[in-house]
Amino acid sequence: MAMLETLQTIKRQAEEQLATLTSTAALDALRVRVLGKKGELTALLKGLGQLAPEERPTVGAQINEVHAWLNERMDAHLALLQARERELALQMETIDVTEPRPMPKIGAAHPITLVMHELIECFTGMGFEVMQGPEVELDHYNFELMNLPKNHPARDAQDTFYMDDNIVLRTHTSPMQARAMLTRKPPIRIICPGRVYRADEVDATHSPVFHQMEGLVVDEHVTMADLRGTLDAFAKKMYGEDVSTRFRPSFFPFTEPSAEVDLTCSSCHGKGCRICKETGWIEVLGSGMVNPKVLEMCGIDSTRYSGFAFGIGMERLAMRRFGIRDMRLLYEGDARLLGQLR
Ligand code: 2NL
Repeated sequence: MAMLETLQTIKRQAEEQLATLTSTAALDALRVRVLGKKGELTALLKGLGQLAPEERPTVGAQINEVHAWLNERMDAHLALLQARERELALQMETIDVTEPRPMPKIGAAHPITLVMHELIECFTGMGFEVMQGPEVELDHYNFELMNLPKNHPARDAQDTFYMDDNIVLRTHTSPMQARAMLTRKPPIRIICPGRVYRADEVDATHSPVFHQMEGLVVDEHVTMADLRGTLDAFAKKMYGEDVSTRFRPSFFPFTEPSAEVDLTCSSCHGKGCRICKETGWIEVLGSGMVNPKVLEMCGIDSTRYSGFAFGIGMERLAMRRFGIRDMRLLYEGDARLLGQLR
């Protein structure tokens, strides 16, 4: 009978194709083509109506039997293909953990950061506390309390970034120290490291943004000898026991008396070389006894208390430490340079 022959043909062809299938996708396609709703076996079932009524049950049963048998074979083959595909995927994803790779680039702290950490280490070791504050400051804290009254040349727009009449980018970290004096009682021993701003043109030794660390001590009986002793200890700790300090008279509105402080040139140990311009000394910081006017404006009784203060430019320290002659190199962020300075 034609229909049973067709059934056998479908079964045989499906079996043959099944044996050659290599992917689950191809198997799915075959299943749809033979067993699907619009598949070959379904078409055959639909044709049962054309048979004589007495033939229909046996032929129908045979179609169902082939359907069930093929379905089972396909399930079994599917499991096989899935296992093989998983195996293949795992092989493809294998990572050779022994394969040599280029070393990752390791970051380094910025030279300014290194110098700042050294300074903090040095002064906290002597009992100073680190205080930090806003970079956008009131004119009052930045200038007025530091004895830089209105019309002082340092307040000129040539030198200072004004946000408005009363607000400036701090030109030193002193406003933070003023806040400390206004809110605390002596003894005060603090250092204030941070970014400061001046309206300077960029060149090898100037930048509109740079870094400063100021120190302040206020207590009873604080003298210039304490200032000298503190800075001497700083010099020896940072540059070695054979380094000493030299004070030269100077002027700052916020200190009286004031002194520039030089350290023995650590390249030539004071004998004189190119780095210290044959003087044997290197200028490192400015300092002095806190002007009593500053103490009074910051709410401290200048008849009972006295203080000393100093300011260190961190760029200059970093440039000396790493032999950098152009300050711009510190701000360009070139990893080839920065990676060498550790
Ligand atoms: C320099 C000089 C200096 C100060 C900063 C200061 C702070 C207060 C009171 C008095 Cl709250 N003085 N700071 C004192 C002397 C010098 O800096 O050449 N810096 C780079």
